[in-house]
Amino acid sequence: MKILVTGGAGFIGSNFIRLLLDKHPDHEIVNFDKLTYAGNLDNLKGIEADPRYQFVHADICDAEAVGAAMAGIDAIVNFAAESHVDRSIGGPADFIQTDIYGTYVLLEAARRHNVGRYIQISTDEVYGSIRDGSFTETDRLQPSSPYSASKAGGDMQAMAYHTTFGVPTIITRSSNNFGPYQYPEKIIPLFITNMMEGKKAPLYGDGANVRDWIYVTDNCEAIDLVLHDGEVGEIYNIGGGNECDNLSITRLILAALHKDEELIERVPDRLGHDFRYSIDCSKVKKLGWAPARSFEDSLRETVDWYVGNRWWWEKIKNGEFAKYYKEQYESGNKS
Ligand code: NAD
Ligand code: TDX
Repeated sequence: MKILVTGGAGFIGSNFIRLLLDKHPDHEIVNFDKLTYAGNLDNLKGIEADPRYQFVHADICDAEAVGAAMAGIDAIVNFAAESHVDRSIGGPADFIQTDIYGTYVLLEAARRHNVGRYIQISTDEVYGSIRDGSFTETDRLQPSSPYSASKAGGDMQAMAYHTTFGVPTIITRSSNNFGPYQYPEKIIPLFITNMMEGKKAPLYGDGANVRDWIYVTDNCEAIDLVLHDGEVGEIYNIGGGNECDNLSITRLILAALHKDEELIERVPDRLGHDFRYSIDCSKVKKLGWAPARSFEDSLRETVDWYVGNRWWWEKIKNGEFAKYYKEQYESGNKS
């Protein structure tokens, strides 16, 4: 099977490529990535020389480049996206372009080339916030941020391309991922690396917002299962079943690093901040998936990974990210 993985130089995409190459000796991967600020070929160190792996540096919004990469492709797995909520609040345009228009370009390519499977990687954020209970796949979409609205737009197109043109689309909606190679703008790697540097961890609002956490390889295993055995036209929620509020996560990271609470800095809340995400995952479990990792162990391992891999994140934090973060402070978004 030859798979076009878009956004494979990002956090989840690179973990997914490693998993596919390890698990399926007969699979070939074309990693198609624009290398935005979040795309990083360091995430794929050690596999560049694998004859089953090929990298294409291009934009999913470029129909010609996508068409050129489609030769012999059996399946598309679309991870490519602008993925950070705070950036979408600062400037939604790139989100609309990549997450909506780029998804359309890929669906058109899937249609023209009659691919056997098109997997759209989506998020629990498209359902919006829920105080009690959990969302199932048939619940209506109520996205709150420009990011989640753009992801919902991608989902809607994937569904429409299945209904109208018979493109074999499947959507996965996962909860918050964490693990190695996550860009240090998301709460877990940001807080770990800030604390390691003796800097403050900027906790939004009262820290009571709840997310459901999934270790990245558990999500990748579920995506692999859905890619091979999922039912076309369906949507699968993928959650770790580890709901935790932000203050508690912050305290777990402080404890793992043997630091104290002085490093917590209370900052104004995110605009439109969703209070809680929660998804019902019985559908993907019926397909034969269950998370393999415990939250506490994998969080500790993740902390150890950032402790042991300063080479990976220090250059990110000293480069573009430092500039972005400074601008956020100057504009008052994080002060
Ligand atoms: P990421 O920001 O780490 O990586 C995104 C990747 O997409 C980067 O390599 C980037 O260069 C690439 N990219 C962006 N725009 C592109 C374009 N126009 N053309 C080609 N490549 C482009 O993101 P992530 O955290 O790995 O998330 C991957 C996917 O999973 C996204 O679709 C995201 O919405 C979804 N998701 C993420 C989470 C999470 O917790 N991180 C949870 C649920 C769903
Ligand atoms: O500095 C911070 N301080 C803080 O309190 C940051 C970056 C976040 N937070 C809070 C906001 C959220 O309640 O932590 C929680 C998690 O925030 P993020 O790491 O930005 O993730 P979230 O907004 O939940 O979105 C993530 O999960 C779903 C990913 O970024 C999305 O790509 C994915 O779809």
